[in-house]
Amino acid sequence: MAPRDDLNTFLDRIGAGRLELGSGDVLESINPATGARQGRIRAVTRREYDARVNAALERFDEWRMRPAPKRGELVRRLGDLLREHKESLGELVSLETGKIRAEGLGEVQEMIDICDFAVGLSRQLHGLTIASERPRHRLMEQWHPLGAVGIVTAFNFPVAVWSWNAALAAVCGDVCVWKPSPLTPLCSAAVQAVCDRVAREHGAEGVFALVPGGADVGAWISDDRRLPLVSFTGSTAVGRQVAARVASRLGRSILELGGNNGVIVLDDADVDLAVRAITFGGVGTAGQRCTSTRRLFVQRGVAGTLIDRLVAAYGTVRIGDPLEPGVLMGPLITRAAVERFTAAVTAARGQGGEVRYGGRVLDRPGNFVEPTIVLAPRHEEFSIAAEETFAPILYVFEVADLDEALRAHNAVAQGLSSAIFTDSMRAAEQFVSPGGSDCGIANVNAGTSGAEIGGAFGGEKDTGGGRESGSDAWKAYMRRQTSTVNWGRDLPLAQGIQFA
Ligand code: UN1
Repeated sequence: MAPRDDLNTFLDRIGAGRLELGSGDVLESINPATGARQGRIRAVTRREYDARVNAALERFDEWRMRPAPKRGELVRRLGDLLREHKESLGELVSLETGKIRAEGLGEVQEMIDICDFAVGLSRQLHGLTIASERPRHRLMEQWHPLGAVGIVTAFNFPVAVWSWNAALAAVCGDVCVWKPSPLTPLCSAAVQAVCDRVAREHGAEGVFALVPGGADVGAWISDDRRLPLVSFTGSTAVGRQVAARVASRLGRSILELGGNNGVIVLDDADVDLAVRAITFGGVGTAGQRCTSTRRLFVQRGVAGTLIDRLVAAYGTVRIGDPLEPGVLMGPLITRAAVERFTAAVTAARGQGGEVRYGGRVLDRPGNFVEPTIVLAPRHEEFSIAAEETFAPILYVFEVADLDEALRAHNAVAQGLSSAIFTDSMRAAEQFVSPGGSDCGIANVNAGTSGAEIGGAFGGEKDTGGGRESGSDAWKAYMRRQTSTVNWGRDLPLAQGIQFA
């Protein structure tokens, strides 16, 4: 939105006012920094959901036959419009999620980046040719569009995660059916307005569909045989249910579930770098990224210095209105999230943790808490650190060496992102070796959060194993076809079989 633009004016301007939304339950948008209601949309009914999926499938019949580079043109236009509306959309992300302006803008930038990536990809959806064992035969593998993709996203990245999926799916020839988080209805309405405009301009209505709603709509998607692929971002608990339901109909899923991301800091680390990276990872987005830094394993020799420096850095973090210049930490998303923060801090104390910084809920309107550093006893005696609490709490463990740090680091159920700070080439290489971090993301001298879109994004174990975004993640959105073409006049059989 333009600064202080009225929300409705903004939504009208980008066309969200004229969106065909649902007639089901009201989904209220609450500003987490103030508690104020700032808009609403309506969920879809089952009938509306079915109509949207059917319209998407109708589009698919035509869309899959368009040359991929032509599909790329639609995604290029989407990226251009996102550039045009970056400020406005970024501010809307801040208003609904509570993330600071720079992070709201960063989220829209991630959308723009993945659009650029997808446009390039639209000319690179290549398969293989394979040497056939039979004369005058060509053996090849090609990638075809898959169908309608169900995309279920979370509140914390209300628009970027959709775009990671949708931009790739669209150039791959798929159509998308999106259920956003009910906590961020306006962000999804705004993005859908942009999508509708782009689709109209390219004669591709139905390629991007929005199906707002709660858990019921999520269940419809999971059980819907018309959707061969479901991409789900959210908690491990819900992800397990989605995975089971989708698997029971032999559908495929891409799961981006919880993270419990650790940083290892060795005695030889560049402490300045480590402090900045851990502060961004722990405090950024108020600890509500799936890549947020939650656990720190610090080698004994540097522990005192690092902890003091972190406490000092946390002390400079300004908390407040996420759109106010200079503020680095906004609110948590809901009152329930504040309660989970408090419960985790209480549990940490109960398990022998010492709160070195923060720990309190702020006495002001909105869902504000303090960024928190807890000095923890031994990893195995501190079960609260095995859980992902979506809040700015950092648990700090002292360790003797890299081996102890790695053992503790890998001991949790989640496996999304990880980092090591060291100037030792050997330690860094060990960390990224098969015997090192067991996560989908393992960084050296860079923090756990804030990944670029160019790499495949996702994690192992309870994080769900899915990969989205860059690298070859596109392959999950397509079906692979192996074709043998006989251009000779004989019919030699494979394996030399004679059948006559
Ligand atoms: C998420 O928290 O769901 O790497 C995604 C990052 C961001 C994406 C986070 N690029 O922190």
